[in-house]
Amino acid sequence: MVFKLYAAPHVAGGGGIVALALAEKQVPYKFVSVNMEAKEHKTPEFLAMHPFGQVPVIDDDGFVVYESRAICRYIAEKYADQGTGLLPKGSKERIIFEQAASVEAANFYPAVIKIMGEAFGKPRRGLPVDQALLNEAVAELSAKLDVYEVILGKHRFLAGDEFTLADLFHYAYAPLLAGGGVDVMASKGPNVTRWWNDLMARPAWVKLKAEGLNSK
Ligand SMILES: N[C@@H](CCC(=O)N[C@@H](CS)C(=O)NCC(=O)O)C(=O)O
Repeated sequence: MVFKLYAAPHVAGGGGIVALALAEKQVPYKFVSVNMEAKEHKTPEFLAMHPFGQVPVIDDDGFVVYESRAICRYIAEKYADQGTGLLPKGSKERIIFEQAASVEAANFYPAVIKIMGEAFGKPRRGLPVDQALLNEAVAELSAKLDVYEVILGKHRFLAGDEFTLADLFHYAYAPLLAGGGVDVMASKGPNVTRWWNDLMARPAWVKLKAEGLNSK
């Protein structure tokens, strides 16, 4: 049976990073578009798959998983022998990977999501942007990236010299920031700039952005 990805029809958020993990691993999948405006994610059928009624969700031959980072780990483990590595094999390397993944979840993502709420969420709902809150959120992300500058001065990617899921998790929303006039990713030191340019140039990402979420 086909690997199914339930997500909103744009390359963003959790659906975006799951699609990117599938692309890096060269896994074919069937994309099931969830219409969030029609509240398809709150139907009893959907809530049976994801009790919080959110996207993304995967169904791999009856094995249902939600939470995008957990889904990405599942894909990387299941398809360990194909495509990009994504997860280091040694036990110490795996812990360093988990450390980097936690840094994304605890430091990077909360700051990015605040910016998204102000710069994208409010205008979409017809609400005025609170410039002071937005400035505060950008300053918070900028301070986190100053620490990334130090980390990325020691190795090419966040968990070492190989691209891993710890890097991949950063694609959820940060690629959208520049389009919203928040170019903080491009305005940091040379190590963050090199890392971010490398991420944005990855062939799997360039192709996914161009083609969108679709079965290949
Ligand atoms: N931590 C979750 C976040 C999922 C999430 O917030 N999804 C949003 C769309 S990107 C959603 O479904 N929102 C609808 C809702 O929460 O009701 C993950 O990474 O999968």
